[in-house]
Amino acid sequence: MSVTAGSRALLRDRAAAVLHDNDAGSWTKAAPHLYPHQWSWDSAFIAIGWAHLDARRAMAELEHLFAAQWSTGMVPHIVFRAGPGEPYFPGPEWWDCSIAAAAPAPPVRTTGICQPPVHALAVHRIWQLTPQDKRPEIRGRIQALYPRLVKWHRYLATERDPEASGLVTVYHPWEGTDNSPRWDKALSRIEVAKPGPYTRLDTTQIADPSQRPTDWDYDRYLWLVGLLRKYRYDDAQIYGQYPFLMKDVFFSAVLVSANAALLDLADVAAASDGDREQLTSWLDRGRDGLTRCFDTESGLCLDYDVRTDERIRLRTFAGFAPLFAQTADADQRAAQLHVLDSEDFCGNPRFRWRLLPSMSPAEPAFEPHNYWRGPIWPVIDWLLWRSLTLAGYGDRADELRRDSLGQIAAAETFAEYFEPFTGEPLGSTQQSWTAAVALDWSASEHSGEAKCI
Ligand code: 9WN
Repeated sequence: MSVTAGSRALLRDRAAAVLHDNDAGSWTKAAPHLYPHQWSWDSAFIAIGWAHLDARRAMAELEHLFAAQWSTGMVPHIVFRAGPGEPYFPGPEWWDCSIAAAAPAPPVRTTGICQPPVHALAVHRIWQLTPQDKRPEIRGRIQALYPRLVKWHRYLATERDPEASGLVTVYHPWEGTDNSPRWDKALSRIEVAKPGPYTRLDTTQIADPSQRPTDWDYDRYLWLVGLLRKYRYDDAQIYGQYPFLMKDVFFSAVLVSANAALLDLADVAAASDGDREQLTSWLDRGRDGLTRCFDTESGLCLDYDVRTDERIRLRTFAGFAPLFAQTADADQRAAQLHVLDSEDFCGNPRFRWRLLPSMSPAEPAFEPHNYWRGPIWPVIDWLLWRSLTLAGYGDRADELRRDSLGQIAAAETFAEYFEPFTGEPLGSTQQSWTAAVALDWSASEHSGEAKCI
């Protein structure tokens, strides 16, 4: 099924309606009911969606998020904003970030971890889409936000990479891809005591709880939060003692493209020479780090367990980190493009759409219904689409865009994720970031747009 111009216009209207429905003024709920607060990387994608409707509103989304930035530079993964009628578990009490010296002062309440830094990509896209008459105002707002973005990237390049490896260390599965099998082994070796009584809300909000992480996962997630609390969210203490420290190649690749986006915006933002030099050095270091993690046998880049000194040998979407980051090695790129469209990923003949699943169907841990263990996440395919476009693979990028729109249109809902064989919508419906990337895709006729400012 292809999406015609008429149905694309309809899809665009429905996507815009989702953002309006989830709009809370100057921030947007990640999803009604299941995710009623402001999530960090969701907000970045959401801002891209808003950029198609209103550049000011798009900037407000990010400005609001960065108002909760920690003094270390960390942008927290959730800023708790919903009222008492819209509970989410675990809420601010569980995190108790007031004990952290770097946390923002009350009444701002956040979690103490972070998510992939898509924000600079959002600002880049906002600027591209800003009409001429709004440019003076938006330029001023970008100039005001830019130092905060650099500070955020500095946090990731230093506190989250004390080894200066170019790779970001994540502290928690909630730093992006929750129950991805990438974390299974590390979680299995952590000794946990039952982390106090708790009641999950997510499994009651989703019709089929098998689409969500298990209680085994939640015990570990909450136990890890308890440890982070114990170390008062202090990066040095965490690095010294904490059991879950993973070099995440996907997160690292997003940082690379975000550094490239900030460099692209440097003139718009009137960036200092010092900032330009720093960004260039983080960019180079990130690309080198990813190039070193490449596994020639599988053609994929591998995550790394800092505590056990082990590479995580699994075929997941994260393995395409060199593509996401546009590293320079031509042999690696050729190998990546080959694996991408092989049976192990997008080219699986049983897949309904030629899209990137979160986990290869060739892996024993693959579960087509379960969250980050197999389903297709539109935002991940959006990042791939952007990267392929920038790398000059416009036709493949365009196919990805058309299949993604086809998948969303056929499902008739802006689902959180999709079953790869059937295209069945899964998880939350009316998910803001899915609507946002659908808006961006519907407006992007063909490749080649992502580069020019
Ligand atoms: C925990 C909001 C978030 C996304 C994450 C996704 C999911 C939360 C949850 O939803 O995580 O942060 O409760 O499962 O995994 O990537 O940002 O959409």
